[in-house]
Amino acid sequence: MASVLRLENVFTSSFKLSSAPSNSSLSNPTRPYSLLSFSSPLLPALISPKLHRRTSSAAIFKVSSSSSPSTAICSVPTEPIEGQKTGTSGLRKKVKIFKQENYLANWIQALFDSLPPEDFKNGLLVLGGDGRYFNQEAAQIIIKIAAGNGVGKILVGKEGITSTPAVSAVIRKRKANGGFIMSASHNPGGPEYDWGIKFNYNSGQPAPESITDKIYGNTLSLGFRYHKVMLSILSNAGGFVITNLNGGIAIQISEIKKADIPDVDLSRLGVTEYGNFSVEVIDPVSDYLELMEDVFDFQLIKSLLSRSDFRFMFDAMHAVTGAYAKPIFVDKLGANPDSITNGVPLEDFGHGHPDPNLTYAKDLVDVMFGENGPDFGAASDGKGGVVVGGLGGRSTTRLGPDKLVASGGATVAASGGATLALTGGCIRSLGGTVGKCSTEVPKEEEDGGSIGDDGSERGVGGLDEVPCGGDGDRNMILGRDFFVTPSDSVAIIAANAQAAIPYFQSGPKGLARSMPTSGALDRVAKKLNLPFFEVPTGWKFFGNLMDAGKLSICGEESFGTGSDHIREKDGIWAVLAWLSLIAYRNKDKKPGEKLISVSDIVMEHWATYGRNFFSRYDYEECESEGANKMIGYLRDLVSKSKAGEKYGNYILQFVDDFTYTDPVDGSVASKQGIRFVFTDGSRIIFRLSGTGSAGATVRIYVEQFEPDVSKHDMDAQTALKPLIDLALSVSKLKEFTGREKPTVIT
Ligand code: VG1
Ligand code: CO
Repeated sequence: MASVLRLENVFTSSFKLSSAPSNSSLSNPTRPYSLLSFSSPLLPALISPKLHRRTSSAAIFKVSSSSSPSTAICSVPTEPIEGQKTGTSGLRKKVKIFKQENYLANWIQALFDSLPPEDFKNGLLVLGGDGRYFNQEAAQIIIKIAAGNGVGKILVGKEGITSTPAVSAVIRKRKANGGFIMSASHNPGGPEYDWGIKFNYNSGQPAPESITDKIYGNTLSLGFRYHKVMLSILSNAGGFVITNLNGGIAIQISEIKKADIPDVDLSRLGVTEYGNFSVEVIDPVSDYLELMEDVFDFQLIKSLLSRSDFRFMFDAMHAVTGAYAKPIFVDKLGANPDSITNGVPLEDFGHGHPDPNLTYAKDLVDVMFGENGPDFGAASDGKGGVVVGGLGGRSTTRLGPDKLVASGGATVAASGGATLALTGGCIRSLGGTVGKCSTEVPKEEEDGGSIGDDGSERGVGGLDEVPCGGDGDRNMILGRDFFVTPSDSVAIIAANAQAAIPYFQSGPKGLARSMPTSGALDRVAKKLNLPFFEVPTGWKFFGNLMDAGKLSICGEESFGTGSDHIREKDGIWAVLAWLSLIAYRNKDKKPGEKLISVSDIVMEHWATYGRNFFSRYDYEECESEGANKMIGYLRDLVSKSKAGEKYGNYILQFVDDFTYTDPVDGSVASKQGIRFVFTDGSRIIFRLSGTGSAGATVRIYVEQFEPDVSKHDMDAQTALKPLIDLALSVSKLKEFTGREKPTVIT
């Protein structure tokens, strides 16, 4: 039997349902709510028939205060769900899984059960996302559960859209307690693809493992909460069981707390109040834009973009940065409106893959590597076609409408729907066609469809077959006929930041990279005499260092670059940083004088610091069993290998499974990637992806340092071939995974 409990003293926040503004479509006059049945039209449609049947035991808590009417909070019964462990960046699963009964709701409830109440009760949270499929539905679920758990106010980006970096910026600026990001980032979106959710806390930083582990624990046992105040309701609440008396009262519950409020209209800016809870729909751009204006010298960038001898191109790839590109680049910085391509965010992002690596931005690459290409091109997460980069630096790559030719000898056809990419001198097709190095692509692959390694048909129809998302945190930097690797990009930004970017005018405090990212940044830190940190893969590991004032600029090889202006990697920031560098270097150039180009800047950097050749091979969606066995085999090797052993021409300096101890809070992250480091500084690294939603993705990273300027021109794949061969033989990858070739090479 449902019960009504007076919980004023239990839930520190009270919910009052007030009349919404009468001119609002959200208007929902106060109505009787006590003992609302679950068939209430106000309840989310998400409550499935099964749940309806189970509601006989549901408690509906009427939480009231003496001064105003309150909002009912429903207790929706639920059960633990397996497999909700967050990976490198949030919880990512197929949409179909997230749509299962209570799947998302359980995770959100488990999150609130994991946080100290003072971190959210009556507090302020932010909600944003990349606009991918299921976000609208998910936003309503999150809002109701947040309200049900006592959150005071939620700021939501209009239409639920806010880029990942902008969510971080809003959390910081509005001093929010934290925020949700509805995105599976670089994973494709759509009904057949992925959805994801991430929680960032009050510095704007992705929740560390100490929090995500607790959430995971709570999803399994929904939930063991240590909540002294709950004691007062034990006698009344039939569904509550005392399970543990450790450190307060531990109560196993099996409920999701949802406020009984109508769906919120996210299409209009403004505040809607529901008693003590309110939702404010905000412009997703303004706070972020203001921050960018503080960080960069917009006048300097404007002076570059207004030059007739400098041409700029930004591909927003129909994803979330589309909402930011025009207000920032065109309206504020004076770029030609034509320089923004795919600038309109689409719900399905125009069907593409959201990863702005060298695989998915055909339009931009066509232009950048075409005859008389622009001087600077950039893309952020979203849909694209082929993205060329490749050659890991200076390249003689040319891309015509139908053909791509790499200096390493790779020829890639990119006609029609085919989406082949030249990456570091190698190629892949969008649909998962096996990447090939320095080879001619067979004709049949040009038409989009192809047979994957496992014999499955993939990618037929090319781009149109793969919907996507994209949350604006990644970036790709291109010059004319030139691709800048992300590992070089962060190093070059760091080397030039103090001179070109006002935010860094007193110099960066410290630099950091993820472990597999190349050592180019290390060399800059050394030269500038700056503190330097190497953290595991995933942006969440940078946050503590930033909060402690030890870190300003950092990056990952996976097209992530950023700084402590927020606590996420930031695609638009990286583009503005590069524009600042170029503008600064050319500020005294008279019209007609030759400008210092992107490739000049990179070549000059290599001449000063040496070049770190770098490449990553991805073997996507392998059978988990084989991939895990391979990692097990490598771990075994780690324990047996000794310094001084010969691996081909390389001499082992050390091998380990990377463990990181956070210098700020002492937390330890172990098993973060197996690395073989050789005496000449070359490295081979193996790890499994923590963002995939099916099977296991093996990533191999190889790196080699080259001090000799005369060799800097080399194709990265050529330079790295011996190391790549070594990586394949050391790991017995073919044997364990059955894969002949990688699916992606960057
Ligand atoms: C990948 C990248 C990692 C990045 C993460 C999230 O993780 O390698 O560097 O931080 O994606 O990026 P993994 O575990 O699959 O290798 V995003 O733009 O998808 O939030
Ligand atoms: Co992303």
